[in-house]
Amino acid sequence: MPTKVFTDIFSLLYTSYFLLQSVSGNPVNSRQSRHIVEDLHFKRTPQTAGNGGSFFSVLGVAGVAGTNVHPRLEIRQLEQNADQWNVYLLGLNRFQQMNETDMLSYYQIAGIHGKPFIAWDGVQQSNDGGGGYCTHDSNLFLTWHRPYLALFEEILYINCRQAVAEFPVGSLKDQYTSALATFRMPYWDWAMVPPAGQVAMPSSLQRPTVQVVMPNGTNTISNPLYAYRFHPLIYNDFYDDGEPQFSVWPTTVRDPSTKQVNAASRNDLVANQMDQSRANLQSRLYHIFTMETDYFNMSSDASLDDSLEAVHDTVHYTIGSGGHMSDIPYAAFDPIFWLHHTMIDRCFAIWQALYPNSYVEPMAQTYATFTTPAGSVEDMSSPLTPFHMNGNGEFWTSTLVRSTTTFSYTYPELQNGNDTAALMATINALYGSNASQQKRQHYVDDVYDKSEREERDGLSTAKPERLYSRAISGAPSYSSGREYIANIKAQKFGLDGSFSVFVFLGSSPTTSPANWSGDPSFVGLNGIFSTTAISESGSDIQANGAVPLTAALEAKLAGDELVSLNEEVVGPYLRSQLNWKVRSMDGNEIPVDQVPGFQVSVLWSKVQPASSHYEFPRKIGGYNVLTSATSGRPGGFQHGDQL
Ligand SMILES: [Cu+2]
Repeated sequence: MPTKVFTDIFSLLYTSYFLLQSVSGNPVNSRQSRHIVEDLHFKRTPQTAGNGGSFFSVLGVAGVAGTNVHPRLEIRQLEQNADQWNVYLLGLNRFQQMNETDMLSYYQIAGIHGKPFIAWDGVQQSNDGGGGYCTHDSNLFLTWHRPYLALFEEILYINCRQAVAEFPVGSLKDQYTSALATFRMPYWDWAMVPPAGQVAMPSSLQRPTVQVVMPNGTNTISNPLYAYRFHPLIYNDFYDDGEPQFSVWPTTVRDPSTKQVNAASRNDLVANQMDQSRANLQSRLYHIFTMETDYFNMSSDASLDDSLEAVHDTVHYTIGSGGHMSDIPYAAFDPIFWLHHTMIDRCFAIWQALYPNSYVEPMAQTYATFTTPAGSVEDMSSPLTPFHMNGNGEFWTSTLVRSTTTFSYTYPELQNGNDTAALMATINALYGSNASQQKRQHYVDDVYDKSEREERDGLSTAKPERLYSRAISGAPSYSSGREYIANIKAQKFGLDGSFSVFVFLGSSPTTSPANWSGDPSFVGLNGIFSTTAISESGSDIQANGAVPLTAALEAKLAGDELVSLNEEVVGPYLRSQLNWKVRSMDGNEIPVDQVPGFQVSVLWSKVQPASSHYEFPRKIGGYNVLTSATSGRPGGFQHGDQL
């Protein structure tokens, strides 16, 4: 065994715990590995809590790396820093190797979200509770995931530090130590215009193996971003009559080739789907940032229009395509879950900076979680279970996680302080109608913001148009003063698992469902994130989402297929040209009349276009239903219907 050099007492205690555990051979059915918790956090929770024991304090990297705030970077930007990238991969690999009996293992932290539906850190199931702890279709969707991600980042960071500690004293170790100092876990921006020549899904997520530098030199290891390998796969944790395949697959899979044990991930198909829906995802984010000014409306599937949760559902559906990511109780085991949810948390944080006065309002929960019965009213003081903020067993609440700096992280876009105009310019550059990778690169290099601010303040005569040369985009310009959205609702658990609604402008494709998103008439899709697990399905909960139509209609206007985007012109046009189809998780078409609670409505509003790069378009008045576009059509909104 190589001699280990410990950087601090945490590493020492942590590693001795592993040694201890491997000798004692703990049974694989408990989350009671408490002593590691005390070891890790004895410095800050030295007291013994009530209920006969101390609880794990979720403090994020603030608990292990100090209170300096550093940005979580886009995964492709992190990859450009070779040292941080290596530390990240080593740490994540190590995290995934942790014994599954350990409460702080990758396995058990992923298991908080859904399966195996057992208590974590002593937080017991409530009488009418069910499923996992995660909140969906809820006002707590965004705030619950924030301490969840902080917990993941905290344990990841500890593993990164231990990986660095194993290097012998020398310049390499010094490099990794300084890389670690500012390391935060990355997000994957699936909506941005990808770098030239690249697809939307980074290759780092698609390759089965990866090269890393270890103390003994460069080695090829299983890529910890490609899959999590169960060790062991615990049949009883995962078995469900509704979807037995999850108790068979030895690793997490994406768009699996089969439900049998030998299933292969088909990342190439996932990447292709992501490319085809990326522009519409960009358009959805732009809409949310610019037009959704109320927290409730912005945040969850429970609101009647588009939301960050609905966008998030669509990405879950597309990545999973029948694998772990598209099934709520299993999703968090796929390492891509953490990159995806960090992106959602980033969008949440950006939105908070734009609209700081709107936040969680009380709401009756649409369905039960492990600790809250359906119908219970939750608000910003509700405990975000099972995430304790201290050893006494007090929980984090939405109020307490309002700022990301509480957990010692931020995002690149939010480092300019309170300059809202600069933030709006950044959002326009990243997701607006003229978004391009070139502008993103300027932004990343901090050139874009600077030139924008100089221009605004009259300090520079540089024409920002020079940054606009490559417009490969998805968001509308709103130059015609209108916004149109195909609003989609359906029962969340109405079908056998997740499903997706594909929207077309032009004739419906006659190809197989796998090729729908490649059809020239394809506009976008909205995924409904669900499960076939018997334990969670069955309730008639409405989920709402949307496919924005404005950019596609603006293209039709530019191509002279439409004379204007006024509603009296667009109504009849959509009536003949707007089409929708539903695809199951297994890739089969489902007739819309067999989808419970299904409805497509077209909403429109007047919009005042932005007059400069550091302003947003503004919605004028509320949404109107364009009944003429859908009435009399299967699943379409009819006169007299309720949204
Ligand atoms: Cu999710």
